[in-house]
Amino acid sequence: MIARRLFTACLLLLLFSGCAASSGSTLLVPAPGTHRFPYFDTETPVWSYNGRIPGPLIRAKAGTTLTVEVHNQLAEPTSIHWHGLRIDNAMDGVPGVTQDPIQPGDRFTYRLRLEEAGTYWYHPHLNTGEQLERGLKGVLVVEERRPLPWSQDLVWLLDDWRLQRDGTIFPHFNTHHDLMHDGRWGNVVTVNGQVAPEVVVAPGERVRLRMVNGANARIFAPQIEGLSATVIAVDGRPVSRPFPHGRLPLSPGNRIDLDITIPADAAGSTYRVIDRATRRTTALAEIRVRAAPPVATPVFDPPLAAGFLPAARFADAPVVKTWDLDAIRGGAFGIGWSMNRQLWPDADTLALEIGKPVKIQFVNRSTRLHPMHIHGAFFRVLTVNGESAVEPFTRDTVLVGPRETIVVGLVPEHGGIWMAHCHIQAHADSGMMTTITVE
Ligand SMILES: [Cu+2]
Repeated sequence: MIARRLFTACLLLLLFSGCAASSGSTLLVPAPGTHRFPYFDTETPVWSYNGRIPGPLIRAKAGTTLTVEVHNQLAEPTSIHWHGLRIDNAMDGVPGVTQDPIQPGDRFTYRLRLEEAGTYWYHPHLNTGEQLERGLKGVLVVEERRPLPWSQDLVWLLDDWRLQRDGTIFPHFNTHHDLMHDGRWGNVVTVNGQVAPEVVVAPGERVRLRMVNGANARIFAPQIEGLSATVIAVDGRPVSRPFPHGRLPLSPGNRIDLDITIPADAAGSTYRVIDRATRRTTALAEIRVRAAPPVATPVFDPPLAAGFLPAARFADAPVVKTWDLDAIRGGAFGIGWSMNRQLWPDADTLALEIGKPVKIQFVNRSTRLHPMHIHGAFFRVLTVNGESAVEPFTRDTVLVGPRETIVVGLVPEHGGIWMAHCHIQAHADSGMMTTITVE
């Protein structure tokens, strides 16, 4: 009885502390708020979950059900999509497809059956270009059923903001400029809402570093200068064999988990983490090693790729859909990013059968970037421009570069209506979105 009371007390404490909640339930309140950026002598008006930028880091255990109650305190409807989670379709958070919008003042409860451990994130799926950009996003970590003895489990939500001289967010979204280019790229880059934060580690520590690209459009290519890092998971799922971290680009939506051992003789060192996605490098963060004696480095194998999707399963799979990605005239903004010359909601959709391997081909007819994301599924990249390009991991978002053709292999596992769209929000909001119905 006492143990039970204690458990309840702990649960309540976790709930109301607003920080990392273990499995159980969490309340998310999207509402107007403020955030302080350096450079500006003012609080920037933002929209945030629970008054935080980014939203609360939610931690829950695989094999449990996480209940998230959303209480919308914005002046407009919203929803929450759980990027990367393969869950009950009704919980996927897409207004008009899987649920009604959550109106101002209303509540909606998401029940998420968490099957697979990994790094996921959450954000609205309505007026997304604006809601995401104003600050509505957060990370969901689903922990392994059997925890591994990492010295630290760090989560970095990478983001950028387009701020004006007075410190406010540039208030025009899906502009002609954004639509003509690769969406809205900001002028201030943040990690967990901070500019170039410092992370402190001890010599000898073994750190899991989870990076999430939560930006509206920016591509990141984070590089840790002077430290070797091993990629152990991509888009939430373990890789089939760990490999050295090079310059794997992280497009909006992508996640990467790194396994980093801080050298025992690194006491007092500082390692810079920089973004090399463009010619202009940007400082992301600094990893400072305490001037202290080394700690013992934990020895264990990183999580295994359970249920990995072998590329051989697609040897005889048909290409069931080719989606041409290009801009056309029309739509709500005058320029529409289209899939097969259709603009959402007039979309060229796809129907698939559970368990049947298929190939899907994305043909980028434009010179812009299109990180294509499929909800409720993971897939493997099979070919790029006709050449075999099998990666040792699965994805839920793949960057289709200018004039590139990428074929992916997918085996649908969950029934429902799942979105497939570009994760550059200006492109998605202007029409580059469709559905895959799985039966
Ligand atoms: Cu796009």
